[in-house]
Amino acid sequence: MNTSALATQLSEQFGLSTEGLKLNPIGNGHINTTMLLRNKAQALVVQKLNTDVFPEPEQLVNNARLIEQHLTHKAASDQYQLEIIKHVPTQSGDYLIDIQGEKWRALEFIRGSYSEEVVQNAAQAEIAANAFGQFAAALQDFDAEQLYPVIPNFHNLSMRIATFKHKIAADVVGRVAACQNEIAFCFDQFSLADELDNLTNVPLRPCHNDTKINNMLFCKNTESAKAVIDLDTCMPGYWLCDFGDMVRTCCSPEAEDSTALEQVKVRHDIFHALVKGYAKPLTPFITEQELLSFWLGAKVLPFMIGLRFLTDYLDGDNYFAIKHPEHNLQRARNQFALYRDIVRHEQTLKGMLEQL
Ligand code: ADP
Ligand code: GN1
Ligand code: MG
Repeated sequence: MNTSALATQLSEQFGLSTEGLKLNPIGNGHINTTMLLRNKAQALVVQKLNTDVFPEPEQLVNNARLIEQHLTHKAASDQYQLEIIKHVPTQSGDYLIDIQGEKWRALEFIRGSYSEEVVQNAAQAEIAANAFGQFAAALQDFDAEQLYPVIPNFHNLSMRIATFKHKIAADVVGRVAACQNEIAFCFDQFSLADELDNLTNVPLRPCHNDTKINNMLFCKNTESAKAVIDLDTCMPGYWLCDFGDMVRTCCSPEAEDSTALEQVKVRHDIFHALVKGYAKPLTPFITEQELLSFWLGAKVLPFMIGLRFLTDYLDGDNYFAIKHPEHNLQRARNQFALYRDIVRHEQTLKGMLEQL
């Protein structure tokens, strides 16, 4: 189906007039296809859900709507100040539609906002971390058991390692031989999984599970936080993982797929800003042990996402959207470079958590 026919179908379903209708891609997400559908008066974010990644899209939408309702309730009593990403129903009241076998949903477009791929400075990092912290705090009394596990074991490193080994053995696209260095490096880090499996006294919480910097929106006018978005992987998890994903995506001055590996480093002022920004809204709930566990998250997330990129590369690029054949390998090398630099600076970075 061409773009204009698709735009017409979507506009009919979601009740937009077709006068001056436009449909254009937005953002840089790796999983879904995200587009802006707009006419002269209205704008909607429309998203084709990736059903290879999310085989039960109805459950995903249901999860996100439960969170949306909880946050709306919190906002009504002034306990949540950010904007809430709301699903928009079709004319007949559905939240998920089928167009030629593909699943689409619509979300309210947050006007006057922008997302970042690389954090510019410590102030911006603190704003982002604080927004994710507000989101986590607002979900504290939400029963995460209500959430369907849309991707089971999402942050289970042992399971990710098992998949990695399985893909190495299968070598379906013959890339294993050329990746021996990266593979050996990964094998040397597997004790991280034991650290995660042996965690004690760290509670499972309702988590976002994808707190990368482009999953929040900043205000174009004030540069303050506008909204936390991409609620697709909200499930029970550990705050250390949400903290770790912020470290992963905010601390490096280079984008996640940059090949300038000598520049991929953890910026200490940004790490400090993340600790400060995220911990503040969590103060009433967080335990000391949980705060100290953030160090594990700071190590695990860059390594685990690097491992997932490499796994996908060895598997022939079936999971993450890529722009060229080496993209996943470049991303993996980038994440490993960041992980190495984080580990190298353990004393300083851990010290920032301990000070708090
Ligand atoms: P994916 O699941 O593929 O990562 P996202 O939901 O994160 O998709 O959306 C991708 C990008 O689209 C975001 O990083 C953001 O730039 C933009 N975006 C998504 N939803 C909205 C929204 N409701 N309002 C404004 N921009 C949005
Ligand atoms: C994906 O959807 P997006 O681009 O926000 C992925 C995350 C990874 C991230 C790496 C459902 O996030 O887990 O950390 O790419 N989402 C899913 O950039 O797998
Ligand atoms: Mg996203």
